[in-house]
Amino acid sequence: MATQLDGVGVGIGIGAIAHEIGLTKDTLRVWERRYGFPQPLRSTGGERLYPQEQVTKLRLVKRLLDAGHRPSKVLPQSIALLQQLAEDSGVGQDAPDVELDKMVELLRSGRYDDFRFELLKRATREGLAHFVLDVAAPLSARIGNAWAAGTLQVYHEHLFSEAMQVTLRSLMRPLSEALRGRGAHPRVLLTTLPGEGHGLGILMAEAMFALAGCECIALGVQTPPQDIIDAIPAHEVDVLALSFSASVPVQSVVNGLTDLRQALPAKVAIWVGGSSPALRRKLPDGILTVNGLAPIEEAVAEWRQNAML
Ligand code: B12
Repeated sequence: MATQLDGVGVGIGIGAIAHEIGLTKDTLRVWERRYGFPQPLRSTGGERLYPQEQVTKLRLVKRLLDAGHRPSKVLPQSIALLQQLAEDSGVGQDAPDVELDKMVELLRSGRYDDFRFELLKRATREGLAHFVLDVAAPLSARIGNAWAAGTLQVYHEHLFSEAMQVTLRSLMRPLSEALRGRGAHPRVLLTTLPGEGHGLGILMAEAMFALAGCECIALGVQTPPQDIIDAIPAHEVDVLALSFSASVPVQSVVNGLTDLRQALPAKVAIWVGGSSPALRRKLPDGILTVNGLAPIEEAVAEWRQNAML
Protein backbone atom coordinates (compact mmCIF):
# COMPACT_ATOMS: atom_id res chain seq x y z
CA MET A 1 0.00 0.00 0.00
CA ALA A 2 2.82 2.42 0.86
CA THR A 3 3.54 4.85 -1.97
CA GLN A 4 6.61 7.04 -2.42
CA LEU A 5 5.66 10.72 -2.62
CA ASP A 6 7.42 14.01 -2.11
CA GLY A 7 4.90 14.86 0.57
CA VAL A 8 3.73 18.26 -0.62
CA GLY A 9 -0.04 18.63 -0.65
CA VAL A 10 -0.80 14.89 -0.55
CA GLY A 11 -1.33 14.39 3.14
CA ILE A 12 -0.76 15.41 6.72
CA GLY A 13 2.15 14.16 8.85
CA ILE A 14 1.63 11.86 11.84
CA GLY A 15 2.47 14.50 14.48
CA ALA A 16 0.02 17.05 13.09
CA ILE A 17 -2.76 14.52 12.67
CA ALA A 18 -2.27 13.05 16.16
CA HIS A 19 -2.45 16.55 17.65
CA GLU A 20 -5.47 17.57 15.63
CA ILE A 21 -7.49 14.49 16.47
CA GLY A 22 -6.35 14.04 20.05
CA LEU A 23 -4.61 10.66 19.73
CA THR A 24 -1.01 9.65 20.28
CA LYS A 25 1.32 8.77 17.38
CA ASP A 26 1.72 5.31 18.94
CA THR A 27 -2.04 4.71 18.80
CA LEU A 28 -2.08 5.53 15.08
CA ARG A 29 0.80 3.13 14.44
CA VAL A 30 -0.82 0.35 16.52
CA TRP A 31 -4.15 0.72 14.67
CA GLU A 32 -2.33 0.56 11.35
CA ARG A 33 -0.63 -2.70 12.36
CA ARG A 34 -3.60 -4.26 14.13
CA TYR A 35 -6.60 -3.17 12.09
CA GLY A 36 -5.11 -2.13 8.74
CA PHE A 37 -6.41 1.41 9.18
CA PRO A 38 -5.26 4.13 8.79
CA GLN A 39 -3.17 3.20 5.74
CA PRO A 40 -0.92 6.23 5.24
CA LEU A 41 1.07 7.05 2.14
CA ARG A 42 4.81 7.62 2.52
CA SER A 43 6.93 10.65 1.64
CA THR A 44 10.19 10.11 -0.22
CA GLY A 45 11.87 10.34 3.20
CA GLY A 46 9.67 7.45 4.45
CA GLU A 47 7.45 9.61 6.71
CA ARG A 48 3.77 8.68 7.09
CA LEU A 49 1.35 11.00 5.24
CA TYR A 50 -2.39 10.81 5.85
CA PRO A 51 -4.63 11.86 2.92
CA GLN A 52 -7.71 13.98 3.66
CA GLU A 53 -10.27 11.15 3.41
CA GLN A 54 -8.36 9.12 6.04
CA VAL A 55 -8.24 12.20 8.25
CA THR A 56 -12.01 12.57 7.90
CA LYS A 57 -12.52 8.93 8.86
CA LEU A 58 -10.11 9.22 11.80
CA ARG A 59 -12.06 12.21 13.14
CA LEU A 60 -15.26 10.20 12.97
CA VAL A 61 -13.56 7.17 14.58
CA LYS A 62 -12.30 9.33 17.48
CA ARG A 63 -15.75 10.71 18.17
CA LEU A 64 -17.28 7.23 18.17
CA LEU A 65 -14.56 6.01 20.56
CA ASP A 66 -15.22 8.99 22.83
CA ALA A 67 -18.85 7.90 22.87
CA GLY A 68 -17.83 4.43 24.11
CA HIS A 69 -17.50 2.35 20.88
CA ARG A 70 -14.57 -0.08 20.61
CA PRO A 71 -11.66 0.33 18.13
CA SER A 72 -12.05 -3.25 16.82
CA LYS A 73 -15.69 -2.50 15.91
CA VAL A 74 -15.23 0.87 14.23
CA LEU A 75 -11.83 0.90 12.54
CA PRO A 76 -12.56 -1.73 9.85
CA GLN A 77 -15.84 -0.01 8.75
CA SER A 78 -16.36 2.32 5.78
CA ILE A 79 -16.98 6.05 6.33
CA ALA A 80 -20.61 5.60 5.20
CA LEU A 81 -21.20 2.90 7.82
CA LEU A 82 -19.51 4.95 10.53
CA GLN A 83 -21.66 7.96 9.65
CA GLN A 84 -24.71 5.76 10.01
CA LEU A 85 -23.45 4.43 13.35
CA ALA A 86 -22.81 8.02 14.56
CA GLU A 87 -26.33 9.03 13.55
CA ASP A 88 -27.91 5.96 15.20
CA SER A 89 -26.05 6.53 18.46
CA GLY A 90 -26.64 10.30 18.50
CA VAL A 91 -22.93 11.19 18.19
CA GLY A 92 -22.56 14.72 16.89
CA GLN A 93 -26.35 15.21 16.74
CA ASP A 94 -27.72 18.48 18.11
CA ALA A 95 -30.93 18.57 20.12
CA PRO A 96 -33.47 20.72 18.24
CA ASP A 97 -33.26 24.40 19.28
CA VAL A 98 -34.23 27.06 16.75
CA GLU A 99 -32.65 29.95 18.69
CA LEU A 100 -29.28 28.20 18.96
CA ASP A 101 -29.44 27.33 15.24
CA LYS A 102 -29.98 31.02 14.48
CA MET A 103 -26.91 31.95 16.51
CA VAL A 104 -24.74 29.43 14.66
CA GLU A 105 -26.07 30.86 11.40
CA LEU A 106 -25.11 34.43 12.44
CA LEU A 107 -21.57 33.23 13.05
CA ARG A 108 -21.44 31.25 9.82
CA SER A 109 -22.62 34.19 7.72
CA GLY A 110 -20.08 36.59 9.29
CA ARG A 111 -22.63 38.69 11.23
CA TYR A 112 -20.44 38.91 14.33
CA ASP A 113 -21.97 42.08 15.81
CA ASP A 114 -25.39 40.47 15.62
CA PHE A 115 -23.96 37.29 17.16
CA ARG A 116 -22.42 39.22 20.08
CA PHE A 117 -25.64 41.17 20.58
CA GLU A 118 -27.66 37.95 20.64
CA LEU A 119 -25.32 36.47 23.28
CA LEU A 120 -25.61 39.56 25.47
CA LYS A 121 -29.36 39.69 25.01
CA ARG A 122 -29.84 36.11 26.13
CA ALA A 123 -27.34 36.52 28.98
CA THR A 124 -29.13 39.56 30.42
CA ARG A 125 -32.58 38.13 29.76
CA GLU A 126 -31.89 34.74 31.33
CA GLY A 127 -29.31 35.47 34.03
CA LEU A 128 -25.96 33.78 34.60
CA ALA A 129 -27.02 30.25 35.60
CA HIS A 130 -29.56 29.79 32.78
CA PHE A 131 -27.24 31.41 30.28
CA VAL A 132 -24.42 29.00 31.18
CA LEU A 133 -26.61 25.88 31.23
CA ASP A 134 -29.03 26.62 28.38
CA VAL A 135 -26.95 28.72 25.98
CA ALA A 136 -23.17 28.63 26.57
CA ALA A 137 -22.81 24.85 27.08
CA PRO A 138 -25.14 23.59 24.31
CA LEU A 139 -23.94 26.29 21.90
CA SER A 140 -20.30 25.18 22.42
CA ALA A 141 -21.26 21.61 21.55
CA ARG A 142 -23.16 22.83 18.46
CA ILE A 143 -20.23 24.91 17.26
CA GLY A 144 -17.94 21.87 17.74
CA ASN A 145 -20.31 19.63 15.78
CA ALA A 146 -20.55 22.18 12.97
CA TRP A 147 -16.75 22.37 12.83
CA ALA A 148 -16.46 18.56 12.75
CA ALA A 149 -19.06 18.44 9.96
CA GLY A 150 -17.05 21.03 8.02
CA THR A 151 -19.75 23.74 8.03
CA LEU A 152 -17.78 26.11 10.30
CA GLN A 153 -14.07 26.84 10.20
CA VAL A 154 -11.54 27.12 13.01
CA TYR A 155 -11.62 30.93 12.84
CA HIS A 156 -15.37 30.76 13.55
CA GLU A 157 -14.52 28.79 16.70
CA HIS A 158 -12.04 31.49 17.72
CA LEU A 159 -14.61 34.26 17.17
CA PHE A 160 -17.20 32.26 19.10
CA SER A 161 -14.82 31.65 22.03
CA GLU A 162 -13.82 35.30 22.22
CA ALA A 163 -17.43 36.52 22.24
CA MET A 164 -18.47 33.89 24.77
CA GLN A 165 -15.57 34.70 27.11
CA VAL A 166 -16.31 38.44 27.01
CA THR A 167 -20.01 37.84 27.71
CA LEU A 168 -19.41 35.38 30.55
CA ARG A 169 -16.74 37.54 32.18
CA SER A 170 -18.84 40.70 32.05
CA LEU A 171 -21.73 38.83 33.65
CA MET A 172 -19.51 37.29 36.33
CA ARG A 173 -17.56 40.43 37.27
CA PRO A 174 -20.01 41.96 39.80
CA LEU A 175 -20.48 38.56 41.46
CA SER A 176 -16.73 37.91 41.74
CA GLU A 177 -16.14 41.40 43.15
CA ALA A 178 -18.86 40.96 45.74
CA LEU A 179 -17.37 37.59 46.78
CA ARG A 180 -13.79 38.82 47.09
CA GLY A 181 -12.53 39.17 50.68
CA ARG A 182 -15.68 37.71 52.26
CA GLY A 183 -13.73 34.68 53.43
CA ALA A 184 -16.09 32.39 51.53
CA HIS A 185 -15.25 28.68 51.31
CA PRO A 186 -14.42 26.54 49.50
CA ARG A 187 -11.71 28.61 47.82
CA VAL A 188 -11.46 27.15 44.34
CA LEU A 189 -8.46 27.31 41.99
CA LEU A 190 -9.50 26.80 38.36
CA THR A 191 -7.32 25.94 35.38
CA THR A 192 -6.41 23.35 32.73
CA LEU A 193 -3.21 21.31 32.39
CA PRO A 194 -0.66 21.85 29.59
CA GLY A 195 -2.02 20.57 26.25
CA GLU A 196 -5.61 21.51 27.11
CA GLY A 197 -6.17 24.81 25.34
CA HIS A 198 -9.97 24.79 25.67
CA GLY A 199 -10.94 27.38 28.25
CA LEU A 200 -14.71 27.70 28.03
CA GLY A 201 -15.54 24.66 30.15
CA ILE A 202 -13.49 25.91 33.10
CA LEU A 203 -14.92 29.43 32.67
CA MET A 204 -18.47 28.04 32.77
CA ALA A 205 -17.50 26.01 35.84
CA GLU A 206 -16.17 29.21 37.45
CA ALA A 207 -19.54 30.88 36.89
CA MET A 208 -21.30 28.00 38.65
CA PHE A 209 -18.80 28.01 41.55
CA ALA A 210 -19.28 31.77 41.97
CA LEU A 211 -23.07 31.29 41.96
CA ALA A 212 -22.59 28.71 44.72
CA GLY A 213 -20.81 31.41 46.74
CA CYS A 214 -17.23 30.13 46.35
CA GLU A 215 -14.24 32.41 46.07
CA CYS A 216 -12.61 31.61 42.71
CA ILE A 217 -8.98 31.99 41.69
CA ALA A 218 -8.81 31.50 37.92
CA LEU A 219 -5.38 30.87 36.39
CA GLY A 220 -6.50 30.65 32.75
CA VAL A 221 -5.50 27.62 30.67
CA GLN A 222 -2.45 25.33 30.42
CA THR A 223 -0.85 25.96 33.82
CA PRO A 224 2.34 23.91 34.40
CA PRO A 225 1.76 21.45 37.30
CA GLN A 226 4.53 22.99 39.43
CA ASP A 227 2.86 26.42 39.19
CA ILE A 228 -0.43 24.87 40.35
CA ILE A 229 1.35 23.17 43.24
CA ASP A 230 2.96 26.51 44.25
CA ALA A 231 -0.30 28.46 43.96
CA ILE A 232 -2.31 26.14 46.25
CA PRO A 233 -0.76 27.12 49.64
CA ALA A 234 -0.22 30.72 48.52
CA HIS A 235 -3.96 31.16 47.95
CA GLU A 236 -5.11 28.77 50.68
CA VAL A 237 -6.98 26.72 48.13
CA ASP A 238 -9.53 24.11 49.24
CA VAL A 239 -10.51 22.73 45.83
CA LEU A 240 -8.51 22.45 42.62
CA ALA A 241 -10.95 22.38 39.66
CA LEU A 242 -9.65 21.16 36.31
CA SER A 243 -11.34 20.87 32.92
CA PHE A 244 -10.61 18.27 30.23
CA SER A 245 -12.18 18.35 26.77
CA ALA A 246 -12.03 15.33 24.46
CA SER A 247 -9.02 16.72 22.60
CA VAL A 248 -6.28 15.53 24.98
CA PRO A 249 -5.10 11.88 24.86
CA VAL A 250 -6.64 9.83 27.69
CA GLN A 251 -3.31 8.61 29.04
CA SER A 252 -1.90 12.10 29.48
CA VAL A 253 -5.03 13.12 31.42
CA VAL A 254 -4.66 10.12 33.73
CA ASN A 255 -0.90 10.68 34.19
CA GLY A 256 -1.34 14.40 34.87
CA LEU A 257 -4.00 13.73 37.50
CA THR A 258 -2.00 10.94 39.16
CA ASP A 259 1.05 13.21 39.50
CA LEU A 260 -0.97 16.12 40.88
CA ARG A 261 -2.80 13.94 43.39
CA GLN A 262 0.52 12.62 44.71
CA ALA A 263 2.02 16.10 44.94
CA LEU A 264 -0.87 17.80 46.75
CA PRO A 265 -1.87 17.33 50.41
CA ALA A 266 -4.95 15.14 50.90
CA LYS A 267 -6.94 18.04 52.37
CA VAL A 268 -6.89 19.77 48.96
CA ALA A 269 -9.73 18.30 46.93
CA ILE A 270 -9.31 17.77 43.19
CA TRP A 271 -12.51 18.05 41.14
CA VAL A 272 -12.51 17.37 37.41
CA GLY A 273 -15.09 17.92 34.68
CA GLY A 274 -15.46 18.05 30.91
CA SER A 275 -16.16 15.60 28.10
CA SER A 276 -12.80 13.82 28.06
CA PRO A 277 -13.36 10.04 27.90
CA ALA A 278 -10.59 9.76 30.51
CA LEU A 279 -13.08 10.97 33.12
CA ARG A 280 -15.25 7.90 32.53
CA ARG A 281 -12.37 5.70 33.66
CA LYS A 282 -11.38 4.83 37.18
CA LEU A 283 -9.25 7.76 38.32
CA PRO A 284 -6.77 7.77 41.23
CA ASP A 285 -8.34 7.91 44.71
CA GLY A 286 -8.98 11.42 45.93
CA ILE A 287 -10.21 12.78 42.60
CA LEU A 288 -13.88 13.65 42.18
CA THR A 289 -15.46 13.66 38.72
CA VAL A 290 -18.27 16.21 38.63
CA ASN A 291 -20.65 15.20 35.85
CA GLY A 292 -21.56 18.52 34.27
CA LEU A 293 -22.13 22.06 35.43
CA ALA A 294 -25.44 21.80 37.29
CA PRO A 295 -24.04 19.29 39.88
CA ILE A 296 -21.40 21.82 41.00
CA GLU A 297 -23.85 23.34 43.47
CA GLU A 298 -24.47 19.97 45.10
CA ALA A 299 -20.76 19.11 45.23
CA VAL A 300 -20.08 22.43 46.98
CA ALA A 301 -22.90 21.84 49.48
CA GLU A 302 -21.49 18.40 50.26
CA TRP A 303 -17.97 19.81 50.69
CA ARG A 304 -19.33 22.43 53.12
CA GLN A 305 -21.19 19.79 55.08
CA ASN A 306 -18.05 17.67 55.43
CA ALA A 307 -16.02 20.74 56.41
CA MET A 308 -18.90 21.74 58.73
CA LEU A 309 -18.98 25.31 57.45
C1 B12 B 1 -14.06 26.70 21.01
C2 B12 B 1 -13.32 25.44 20.64
C3 B12 B 1 -11.99 25.56 20.28
C4 B12 B 1 -11.22 26.87 20.41
C5 B12 B 1 -10.80 27.03 21.89
C6 B12 B 1 -10.61 28.49 22.29
C7 B12 B 1 -10.59 28.71 23.79
N1 B12 B 1 -9.95 29.79 24.16
O1 B12 B 1 -11.10 27.95 24.59
C8 B12 B 1 -10.02 26.60 19.45
C9 B12 B 1 -10.37 27.06 18.04
C10 B12 B 1 -8.68 27.24 19.84
C11 B12 B 1 -9.98 25.08 19.46
C12 B12 B 1 -8.88 24.36 19.14
C13 B12 B 1 -8.88 22.98 19.04
N2 B12 B 1 -9.95 22.16 19.13
CO1 B12 B 1 -11.65 22.70 19.78
N3 B12 B 1 -13.39 23.08 20.29
C14 B12 B 1 -13.97 24.17 20.66
C15 B12 B 1 -15.44 23.90 21.12
C16 B12 B 1 -16.39 24.43 20.06
C17 B12 B 1 -15.77 24.43 22.51
C18 B12 B 1 -14.59 24.22 23.44
C19 B12 B 1 -14.73 24.12 24.86
O2 B12 B 1 -14.27 24.98 25.60
N4 B12 B 1 -15.28 22.99 25.30
C20 B12 B 1 -15.22 22.65 26.68
C21 B12 B 1 -16.61 22.59 27.31
C22 B12 B 1 -17.46 23.80 26.96
O3 B12 B 1 -17.28 21.41 26.90
P1 B12 B 1 -17.13 19.99 27.64
O4 B12 B 1 -15.72 19.55 27.64
O5 B12 B 1 -18.15 19.11 27.01
O6 B12 B 1 -17.51 20.29 29.16
C23 B12 B 1 -18.83 20.46 29.61
C24 B12 B 1 -19.04 19.95 31.02
O7 B12 B 1 -18.47 18.74 31.27
C25 B12 B 1 -18.55 21.04 31.90
N5 B12 B 1 -17.21 21.16 32.35
C26 B12 B 1 -16.14 21.44 31.60
N6 B12 B 1 -15.09 21.59 32.36
C27 B12 B 1 -15.45 21.41 33.63
C28 B12 B 1 -14.70 21.46 34.82
C29 B12 B 1 -15.33 21.18 36.04
C30 B12 B 1 -14.53 21.22 37.30
C31 B12 B 1 -16.71 20.88 36.04
C32 B12 B 1 -17.37 20.58 37.32
C33 B12 B 1 -17.46 20.87 34.85
C34 B12 B 1 -16.82 21.13 33.65
O8 B12 B 1 -18.80 22.18 31.12
C35 B12 B 1 -19.07 21.90 29.76
C36 B12 B 1 -20.48 22.33 29.43
O9 B12 B 1 -21.44 21.32 29.50
C37 B12 B 1 -15.42 22.33 21.23
C38 B12 B 1 -16.76 21.64 21.06
C39 B12 B 1 -17.21 20.96 22.37
N7 B12 B 1 -18.17 20.07 22.23
O10 B12 B 1 -16.69 21.20 23.43
C40 B12 B 1 -14.31 21.93 20.25
C41 B12 B 1 -13.54 20.64 20.49
C42 B12 B 1 -13.31 20.42 21.98
N8 B12 B 1 -12.27 20.90 19.81
C43 B12 B 1 -11.79 19.87 19.24
C44 B12 B 1 -10.53 19.83 18.59
C45 B12 B 1 -10.20 18.55 17.84
C46 B12 B 1 -9.66 20.93 18.64
C47 B12 B 1 -8.25 20.98 18.04
C48 B12 B 1 -7.39 19.77 18.36
C49 B12 B 1 -8.38 21.18 16.53
C50 B12 B 1 -9.13 22.41 16.11
N9 B12 B 1 -10.46 22.47 16.25
O11 B12 B 1 -8.52 23.31 15.68
C51 B12 B 1 -7.63 22.24 18.71
C52 B12 B 1 -6.82 21.85 19.99
C53 B12 B 1 -6.56 23.01 20.93
C54 B12 B 1 -5.80 22.55 22.16
N10 B12 B 1 -4.49 22.67 22.15
O12 B12 B 1 -6.37 22.08 23.12
C55 B12 B 1 -12.72 18.67 19.34
C56 B12 B 1 -12.23 17.58 20.28
C57 B12 B 1 -12.71 16.24 19.78
C58 B12 B 1 -11.77 15.14 20.05
N11 B12 B 1 -12.36 13.99 20.28
O13 B12 B 1 -10.58 15.29 20.01
C59 B12 B 1 -14.09 19.34 19.75
C60 B12 B 1 -15.01 18.47 20.64
C61 B12 B 1 -14.81 19.70 18.44
C62 B12 B 1 -15.38 18.48 17.73
N12 B12 B 1 -16.67 18.31 17.73
O14 B12 B 1 -14.67 17.70 17.17
N13 B12 B 1 -11.18 24.56 19.83
